[in-house]
Amino acid sequence: MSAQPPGDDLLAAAGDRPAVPGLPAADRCLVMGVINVTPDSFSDGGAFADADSAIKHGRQLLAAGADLIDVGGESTRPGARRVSADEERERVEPVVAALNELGAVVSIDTMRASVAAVALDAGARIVNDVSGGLADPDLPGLVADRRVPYVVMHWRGHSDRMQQQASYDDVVGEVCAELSERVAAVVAAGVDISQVIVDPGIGFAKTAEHNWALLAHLDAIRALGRPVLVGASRKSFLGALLGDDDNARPVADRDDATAAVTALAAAAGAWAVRVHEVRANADAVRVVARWRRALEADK
Ligand code: PMM
Repeated sequence: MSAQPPGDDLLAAAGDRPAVPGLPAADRCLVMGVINVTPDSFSDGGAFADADSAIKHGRQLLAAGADLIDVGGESTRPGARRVSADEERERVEPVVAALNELGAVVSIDTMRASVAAVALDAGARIVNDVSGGLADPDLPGLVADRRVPYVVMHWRGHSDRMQQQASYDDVVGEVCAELSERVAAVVAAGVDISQVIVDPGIGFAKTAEHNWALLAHLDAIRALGRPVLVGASRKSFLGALLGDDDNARPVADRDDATAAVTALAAAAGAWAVRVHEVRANADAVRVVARWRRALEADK
């Protein structure tokens, strides 16, 4: 790992925005740009499946104002089949290495310890595990050894069967309880609590109703005491909201709604948002930060 992450020049963390050791601090919500190096992700599947186009896209995300870049080599869309670990490693390694060379703070989106290890060797600085340590029992231990920040997302099972598990009496209470168990488990595996980031897992074993309830109650997720990452970008619940009765709004036409969610999530104190189109979201988080400063000036 290089000694100093770029972004140290960002403003120091505000009181209610705890800094995560190893990551840039900011007085605003951070923007994590997404690159899916996959042929089949629902949001951008196939667009960046080869390393060159993925790296080119990474440059564009950085130029548009991304603070972090999340690189993934396995689709997690509902119904998706798993790729082999070899294939996943081959997809992500050159992209992580090239973006790290460019000075990006790269996060590796994987559920596998073997893939995370290769990506960390190639310069990734964050592990984003959508399974929160459930899919591969070796992953929390690897993260602990490497002392890197760890995104622990709420998850109930692999994509081929996750929507059957979208059943809750009290979605906010149950997601908080299950997330808090996962945080305790990864800490027991040696991960430093100061490097744990939590994520409610929008769209993962959740109906649209569940997603809206979680977004409306981000305060409950924040009450877990860890920085909160929100990944709502282009997801189906936005397509359903904006489409006609039978036709969801197409994926490529959900970015304005994503920016609206970003503004609300940032105002609710999210630490970062994970998005496909960066510019509007980078603008939105700056508007929210400025708005907050004006409010603070009133005090
Ligand atoms: N969503 C996707 C993939 N990775 N990681 C985190 N931490 N949170 C998310 O909500 C999340 C994720 C699926 O979306 P994509 O296929 O568009 O990348």
